[in-house]
Amino acid sequence: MTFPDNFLWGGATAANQCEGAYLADGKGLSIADAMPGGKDRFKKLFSPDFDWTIDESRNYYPNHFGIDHYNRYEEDIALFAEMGFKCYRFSIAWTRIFPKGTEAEPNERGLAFYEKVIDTCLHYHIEPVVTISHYEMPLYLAKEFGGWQDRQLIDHYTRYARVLLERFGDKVTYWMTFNEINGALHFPALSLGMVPKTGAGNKQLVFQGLHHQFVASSLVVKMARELNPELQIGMMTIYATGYAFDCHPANQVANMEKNQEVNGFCCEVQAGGAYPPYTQRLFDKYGVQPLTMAPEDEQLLKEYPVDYIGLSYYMSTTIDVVDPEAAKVAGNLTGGIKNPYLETSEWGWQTDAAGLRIGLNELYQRFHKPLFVVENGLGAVDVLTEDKTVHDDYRINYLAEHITEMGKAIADGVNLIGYTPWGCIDLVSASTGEMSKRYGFIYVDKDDEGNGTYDRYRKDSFYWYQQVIASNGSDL
Ligand code: BGP
Repeated sequence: MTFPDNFLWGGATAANQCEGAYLADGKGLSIADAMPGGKDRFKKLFSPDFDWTIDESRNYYPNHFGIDHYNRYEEDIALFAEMGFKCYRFSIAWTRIFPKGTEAEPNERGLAFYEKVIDTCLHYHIEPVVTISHYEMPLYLAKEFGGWQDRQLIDHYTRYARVLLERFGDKVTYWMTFNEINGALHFPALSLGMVPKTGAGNKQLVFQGLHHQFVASSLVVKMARELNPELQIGMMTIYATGYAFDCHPANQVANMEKNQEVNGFCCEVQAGGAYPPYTQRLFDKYGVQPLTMAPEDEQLLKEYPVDYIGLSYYMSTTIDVVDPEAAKVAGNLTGGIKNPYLETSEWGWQTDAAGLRIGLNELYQRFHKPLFVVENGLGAVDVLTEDKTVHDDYRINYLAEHITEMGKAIADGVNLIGYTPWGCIDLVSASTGEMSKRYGFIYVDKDDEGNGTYDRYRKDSFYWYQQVIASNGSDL
């Protein structure tokens, strides 16, 4: 298996899922701080009475404390360095920089924190890879503006992004504007700061909000070109490779359409530079009228597409519109039916390593842009043994299979530049808001109720990944 010499092996986290310290050093409240934890978290976010009020009787423990990365980042990055990380993908919490989102001047203490994180990475020759917005935004913007449905968000976001690029542009080359941009269509609360009361159920507003993010992202690309042409600004998409259940033409057509909607649409705008030809059909499906656009928007999207495509890959999606009895698969974020050839994780995610190779080929053939797998991994319940380790051969097998398929995609000619498995250190789950769904190479002693020491322990996968990186992917 041959990976390029400069392949970016690393790991990924997000501020709201690991930092904790949710009010430290001038940080404002973010939407993530107002999302209660617990298995039915998504249900709550979709319930008609959810309104962003922080109700102290609910459990906010996981987000508010995270894994205390805010205070332990040095120890954590040292552990990443011990594994041999070439890069570390993390996100910046918008609310540490602009607590409400509308201030004219940034919060220096927030910037100072990320400066230390970045410098710690550079000290170990770890390339920082920064997500500008990962499933959070100032709560104030969600409450006062209804989130991204309001065009003014573009100004607030680009002012924030400019501060980051100007401050860190000489130290950070790789940026991503929005985590899982197509998540807007599935989880408008996380992506757009929109809940039922502010229109999350209204597809017109959801697509309008997404349009504002597209424009904001292109403005960041423009800004980066002007500041320093070396900067690489990426998009980030959920990729869930699509299969028709069988060769029935109706299933093939349904798969084509779903694939266009789930995997293609946002990439066409952000990497291809224009709304795709099937936009009208998609809008008709949801009764969406033409979006409100400024005269310059389309030209901006065309002139400033992203430099690379980052993707998260956890599952494939199988579709069957012919058999109404086909069993649905419970956990898959992008829906679909049970694929009889695939295993599902404990959370019902249908894992499929070969689907990653297919997805990488599909994306690369279409856009010819460098690809970066910035999330992938197995969420599992881990057991800390008496000698303080975790025997996570299930995770090793999962990752080895996916790395093998990435190697094959590279052999197919795909320009894949890096791999940052998700939650390289255990952190709070986005969908459940709990600790018990773990992805890490490093175990964090903390449970769903807030008990534990926060101590870190190396799992078996820690040593395995160390050897994978040392051998540049050949020793799996
Ligand atoms: C992605 C998100 C991450 C992350 C991951 C795993 O969709 O970008 O934030 O959490 O999924 O999901 P979960 O934590 O729900 O298992």
